[in-house]
Amino acid sequence: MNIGIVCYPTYGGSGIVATELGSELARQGHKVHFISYALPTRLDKFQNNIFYHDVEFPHYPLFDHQLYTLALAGKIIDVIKYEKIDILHVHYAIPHTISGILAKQIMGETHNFKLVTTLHGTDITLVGLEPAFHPLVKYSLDQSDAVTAVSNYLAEKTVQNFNPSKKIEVIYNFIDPEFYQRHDTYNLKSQLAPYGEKVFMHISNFRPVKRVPDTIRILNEVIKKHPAKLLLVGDGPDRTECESLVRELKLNDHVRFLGKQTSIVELLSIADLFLLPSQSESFGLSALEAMSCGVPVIGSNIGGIPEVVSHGETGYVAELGDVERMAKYAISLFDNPKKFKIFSGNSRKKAIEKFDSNLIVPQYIKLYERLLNN
Ligand code: GMT
Repeated sequence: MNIGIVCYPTYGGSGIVATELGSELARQGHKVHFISYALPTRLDKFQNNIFYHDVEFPHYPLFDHQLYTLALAGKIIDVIKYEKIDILHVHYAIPHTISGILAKQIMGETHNFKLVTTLHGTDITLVGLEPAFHPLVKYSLDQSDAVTAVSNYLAEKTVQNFNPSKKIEVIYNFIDPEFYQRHDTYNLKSQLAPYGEKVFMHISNFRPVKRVPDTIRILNEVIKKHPAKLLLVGDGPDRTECESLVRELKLNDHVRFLGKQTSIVELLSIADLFLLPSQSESFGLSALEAMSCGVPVIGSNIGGIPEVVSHGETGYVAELGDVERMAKYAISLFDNPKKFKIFSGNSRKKAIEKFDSNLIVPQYIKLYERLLNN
């Protein structure tokens, strides 16, 4: 098949899922055309069957803001025309699906292609609810040939919020368990937790929705019982607030801000627990990556997190903002190494049994084939 993939190229789960999916499809012999405004972060190495098409923005004094939706639609038309795309798979509805619909309408019967939208989270739960965007998202859902969501939670929210005319199909996010497995190649533990401290890890884009300050408050409770470090990976708007909180709680020796890192597996390999206290999370791809590396997760009991983290088996979930309970769960695992080991094994097992790319990618292929045979 010739597959076009539209995604945000920057740090963020939807771009990662789109890129990993495209890579796997290309490995299986499909031709994959990425359409984005920058090279997606994980496409930095040459791979056969992968092509990249850059969305260019016209500059004109009249345009105070960039015309992303139109520029993208224009690029999609170009790629469809010259690359004979069968499937256009857009990740994150806003505004990617609208650009896809526009391209489809303009191309008409001359270049017929199927439009698949994958919903990732805030396109449905936050941004999509803005009064100005709501009708556009509803139209996007109704005009796509198929719509998938990355968790049951997100599919249900989509139905509640938008009453779409078609079924929202759930296809979970996935990982490659061969890639996401523990190996401390660079001996990071001796550098980051040299005295055998327990290591908490959090990875995100530090948006308010992630509640990163909660991870610091959890650490603040836990160190009363166990020596521990918190490694914060990533960057974003809440970083300054987090730095102030660390100073206020006098945790400077316990918290390290590592910024945006690329060696995620090596870092996860030295983690004992992964923290995801988010306020909204449709899936929690970073939690799955941690689990695949045998790191149990403590997170909030919201959105799709409980579909990924099995409470009492691969970690724990607690009410939103209940940092004391989250800290208690962490202490209970540190107090009981045997239990901790079981949780770590369960985490890796669940990642492989439910979210292995070998199980999930065929679900997308089946969907594409179904659409093309209709
Ligand atoms: O929806 C967002 O905030 C952005 C999006 C992204 O592109 O990073 O994140 C969502 O998609 C990820 C991949 O499917 C999920 O793992 C995240 O849970 C989800 N984020 C939220 O729902 C806040």
